[in-house]
Amino acid sequence: MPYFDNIPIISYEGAGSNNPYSFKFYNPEEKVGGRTMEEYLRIGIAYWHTFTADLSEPFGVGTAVRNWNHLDGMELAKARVEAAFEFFEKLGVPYFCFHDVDIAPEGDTLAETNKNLDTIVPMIKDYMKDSKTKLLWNTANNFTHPRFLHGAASSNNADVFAYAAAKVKKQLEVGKELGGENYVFWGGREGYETLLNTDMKIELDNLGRFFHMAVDYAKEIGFDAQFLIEPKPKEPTTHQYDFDVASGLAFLEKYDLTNHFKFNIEANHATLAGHTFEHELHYARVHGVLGSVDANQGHPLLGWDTDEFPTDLYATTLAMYEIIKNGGLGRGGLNFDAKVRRGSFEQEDLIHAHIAGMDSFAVGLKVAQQMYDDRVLEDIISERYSSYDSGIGKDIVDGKADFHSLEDHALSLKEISHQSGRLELIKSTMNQYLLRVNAGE
Ligand code: XUL
Ligand code: CO
Repeated sequence: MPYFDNIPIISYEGAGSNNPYSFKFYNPEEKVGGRTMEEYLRIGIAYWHTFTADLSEPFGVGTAVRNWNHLDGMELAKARVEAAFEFFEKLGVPYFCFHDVDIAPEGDTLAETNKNLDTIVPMIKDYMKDSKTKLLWNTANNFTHPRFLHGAASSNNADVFAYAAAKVKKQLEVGKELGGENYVFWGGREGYETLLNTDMKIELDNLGRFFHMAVDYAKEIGFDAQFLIEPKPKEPTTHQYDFDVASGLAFLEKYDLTNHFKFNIEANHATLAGHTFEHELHYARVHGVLGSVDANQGHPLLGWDTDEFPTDLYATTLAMYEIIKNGGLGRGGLNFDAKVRRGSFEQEDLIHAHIAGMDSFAVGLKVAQQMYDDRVLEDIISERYSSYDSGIGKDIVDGKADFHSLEDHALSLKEISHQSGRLELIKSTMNQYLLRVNAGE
């Protein structure tokens, strides 16, 4: 049964089109920086927001009207698979992502949950045979069920540690079965609420042990996905251990895990950590650990994780600039970890939301590529640091300077001269590039 039969296949019609069911900027075949947009952006759809969630939030029940809502249990799970692959085809997206609980209902026991997965996973595999849409990543939801109320791998309760491990074990098998390119760990409950009852040391050590066991098991079964940690500073915990890329990297180094992990960076998690989206991408890029992206945006007036579809062209441009500088995302992609607003409860809003997100990243890609080709920021930045290209600066970066030579140099200085950072000029140049692309120049 078609679930989106009133929605046409969405194709590129250009910026002048008034057809709401068309891409204005996302043109999958168009080459940017030597690759097609489809290859560069590697768009993914988040199963949980688009097919499972009902748009409930802490102050209100769900509002989503979906034509699979009358079903329940395994029938509902199967209908969602059918709806999902129809939706992927309408948008022509290359990837999707899911948690275990998104695709199949949890049973009363772990064995029953696994049995439900064993019915749905082959169904997904069958659909994938006739679809171009592949699995960007899967993950285990080790945060929603009450058993995780004190955490999962960082729980005080060893039985819960074991349960969490069993769920990840199953998802590694599922990822292998479906050819997943990455595997994500978002530690929603891997943190604490208060230090008054927390042994942080054992929690962190256990988290390190858990990740090593996951690495070992993936190796054992021959699942060669890129492992990704998705940092978030808080919510639902007061403090999450994978706070941001910098703290996640320190954790990986301490527990000797750097060879096995990169990061999945989510825009709204970056802003919750007090960073910009581009800060997190940049930090990961310069450390060689930029793996994948959860593309969304937060609301500037709300403190929580609102997971809006990305429409801020300034932010998508700066994000794509980092991705271009990274040489692309490799096996990663842009997963829309984003949900329609509660008032956008109709099924067609899901299509409009994805068109908005895909078009916004297409604009970001085109603008960033032009800026990159013209070396707009590169020339400014290399000029700004040119004091390290010769003289005492070169001695510093070559490791030839010490406090004696630096003191001699400082004593010999008559004055220190600076150059302007030209921030306003840079910003207005960026606006110029943004408007040129929008005007089709
Ligand atoms: C929660 C979040 C998750 C992860 C996967 O904030 O972003 O959906 O992406 O567990
Ligand atoms: Co996410």
